[in-house]
Amino acid sequence: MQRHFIVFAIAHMVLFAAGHAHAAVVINEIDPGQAGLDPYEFVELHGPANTLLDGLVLVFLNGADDKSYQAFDLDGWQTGPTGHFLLGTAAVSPTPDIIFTPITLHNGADAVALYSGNAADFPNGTPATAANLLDAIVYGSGHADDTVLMSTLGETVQYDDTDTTSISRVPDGTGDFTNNTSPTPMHSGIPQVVPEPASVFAILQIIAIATSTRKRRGVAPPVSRDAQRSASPTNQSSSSSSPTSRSK
Ligand SMILES: [Ca+2]
Ligand SMILES: [Ca+2]
Ligand SMILES: [Ca+2]
Repeated sequence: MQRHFIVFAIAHMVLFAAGHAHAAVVINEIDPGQAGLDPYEFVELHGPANTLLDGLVLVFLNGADDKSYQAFDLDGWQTGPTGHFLLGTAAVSPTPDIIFTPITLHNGADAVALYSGNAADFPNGTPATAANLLDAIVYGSGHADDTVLMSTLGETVQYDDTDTTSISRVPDGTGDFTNNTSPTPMHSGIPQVVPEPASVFAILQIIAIATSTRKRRGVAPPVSRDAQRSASPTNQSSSSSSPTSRSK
């Protein structure tokens, strides 16, 4: 019994070590634009919990010239207990680990790239490169695709941001990017769900069938409020349930 436990423990340790050896830190979410002067810009990274980010640099690339315009050296930082790490403006909640001023992160067509290296390797005006590239996202907000950035960084999709959405990997770390998430700095992204017309139609059909079945079985329909009023002269009118006016 004890030997089985030791074998299990060793196997578990090997799997645990292997998991960390292959685990990667990636760009997990970006929110370049919001209403107004982009007060809540952020870039979220994701990896295993408490992973040191030594030897990594996050670079912002300008699609106008396909060169760098900002670089953040990540030496000395690490991911949090949920594996997230945040760079953003001071107005973002929770407060980012690394803070930059609003209107720093361009709205497109541009790119954010994670490299092995240091900020010193990417002085402003450094051409985008695939060398030492770990992860990248090319994005816009209705802009034409920046095919130079896409091909240089090995990306096949340019994702669109809007004022109310961000671009997130779903699930964290391993999923593809989706551009219909609500911004979730330091939390997992959840795609916004838009009810499909087909589902609404199906629900209406179910209600119609249930109503006709009720009638066929001779079940008395619910007494309407008007009928209740006429049956009981002392009944108080529940006027508080009057529909809210749609006009504003
Ligand atoms: Ca911006
Ligand atoms: Ca946005
Ligand atoms: Ca997130």
